[in-house]
Amino acid sequence: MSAETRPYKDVLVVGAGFGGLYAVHAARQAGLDVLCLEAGAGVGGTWYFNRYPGARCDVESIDYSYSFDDDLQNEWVWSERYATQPEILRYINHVAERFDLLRSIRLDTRIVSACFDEQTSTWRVTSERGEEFEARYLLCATGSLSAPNRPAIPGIDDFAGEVYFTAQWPRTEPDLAGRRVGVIGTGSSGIQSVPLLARQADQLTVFQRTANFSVPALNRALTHEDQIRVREEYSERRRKSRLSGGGSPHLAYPKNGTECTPEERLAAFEKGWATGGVLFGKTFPDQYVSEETNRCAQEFAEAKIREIVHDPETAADLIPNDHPIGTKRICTDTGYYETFNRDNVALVNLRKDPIVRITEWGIKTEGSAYELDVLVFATGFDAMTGALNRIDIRGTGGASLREAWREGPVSYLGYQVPSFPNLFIVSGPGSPAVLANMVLASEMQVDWLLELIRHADAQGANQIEARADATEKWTAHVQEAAEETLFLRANSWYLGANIEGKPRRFMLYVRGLGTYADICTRVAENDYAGFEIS
Ligand code: N01
Repeated sequence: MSAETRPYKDVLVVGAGFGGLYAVHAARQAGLDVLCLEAGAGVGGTWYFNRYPGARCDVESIDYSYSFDDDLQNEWVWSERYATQPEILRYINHVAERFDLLRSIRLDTRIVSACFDEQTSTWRVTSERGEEFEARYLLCATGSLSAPNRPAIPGIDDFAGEVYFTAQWPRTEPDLAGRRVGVIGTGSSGIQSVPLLARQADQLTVFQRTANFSVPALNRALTHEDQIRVREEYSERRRKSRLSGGGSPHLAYPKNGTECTPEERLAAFEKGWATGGVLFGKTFPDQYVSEETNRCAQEFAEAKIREIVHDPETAADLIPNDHPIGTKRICTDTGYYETFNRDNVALVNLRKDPIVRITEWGIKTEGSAYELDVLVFATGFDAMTGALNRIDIRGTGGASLREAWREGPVSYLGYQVPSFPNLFIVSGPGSPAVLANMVLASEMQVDWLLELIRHADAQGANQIEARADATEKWTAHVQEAAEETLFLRANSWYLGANIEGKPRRFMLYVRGLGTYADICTRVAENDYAGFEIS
């Protein structure tokens, strides 16, 4: 049947964020008939929804951008070292227009179910409005951090004031002038928004359950000279990034922290701190495996917090004491700790004074009461699995993906789950996902998957399915790799620990993008070992 007469597409992409948009472009380039379904009213995925004040990327803009087209790369001008959400969204819209992607994207189309038809080897997906779409391959680019977490705090629906979630911030900016604002949550979203909310609100109260480490971004405008240098270095920068652990070209100190004298270590940490943001977490190669190096990094960061925050009790409350630094993602801020020196800002340490309930007028803690006009939830996401588990996905024999992941997500290379042939995940559990630069990683993954489809098509095969033994082995390998590090010492969302009742399984491949890419290349060279192609 020719593509024109077939009632179905070659590829349905779910999600028009960075990964999904590239999938549309690359699938077209590969000669496939592709349609993308996006829940939002615009493209951008996480960057469409997370438009809270202060939202910015913590990967440098010149790295957190597509590499697939030299002209795009050289013509787009990033104005700052770390781009704001509006600038990233402008970029994404520019890419969608430039490559004419919008004609293959249906917006406002939230998928609620997907079912594999064993007779035709196609996926049939249904939207919230009951529309049906069908394709040979279903490529889920649904995002690692796209299912917002609504916390189970008693009385959450009783509050009579305005309620906002950072992950679903309204398109019309709320006016906070003269208002008493409360923020629950001090992860990256809370830490980025607090300094701006403090400037707008009359009074800001930050409700912190767990302190997080944050490192100043040291953001700055990119100069004309920067722009010239970046263009000269781009291809080399990208090459290094693809080989690196995190998908950006920065190198750790050439020695382990444990091999350095205290003076040398201190100097390296000062340099790491001055580099800014998450890069501090990569000061030494052994920072996530050596308790000693990690403790030194932690003590260094603690001293910085004490230096910045004037009130010693507030500073003590802001210092994390329950996880090695970096085992929860290090936050990147602009003026977060300084904000607690303002007269209109108060920190409530919920470990000392827990929330009893949310009421009509605000928040009642065990020891106090806070009257509020506005409540902001920066309470994170049901990460890695949440977006897919919110869709009823049924594979062969009616197998349910939720059921397959009941004890934690399993996957082969992060791409596929047995019993779900022709369903692929971009940035899925078992891949490096958020531990790497998501833009570069998703380009690499989409290219690899399209090559796999081309390989199957060339054989006249119509089904690709991960083998159970390969999946078991890979899932165990992901876990073992994490066990060699300090990551399992944190109750992080990497482990599913932030969601009540969610099974604990470390969901990310910690050995880095370069290593992961090598493994994928070897699998492909080995005739796609671990996949059943029929
Ligand atoms: O979410 P989080 P996030 N009562 O899960 C608290 C990426 N990101 O949106 O730790 C009280 O980190 C919770 O407390 P606790 C980045 O990868 C990147 O901030 O569970 N508090 C925590 O403090 C990041 O890691 C960027 O005790 C409750 C907070 O809510 C990831 O997204 C910007 C609670 C949630 O923090 C997620 O970050 C933004 C309750 N019942 C996000 N429930 C950049 O690029 C939850 N909390 C810079």
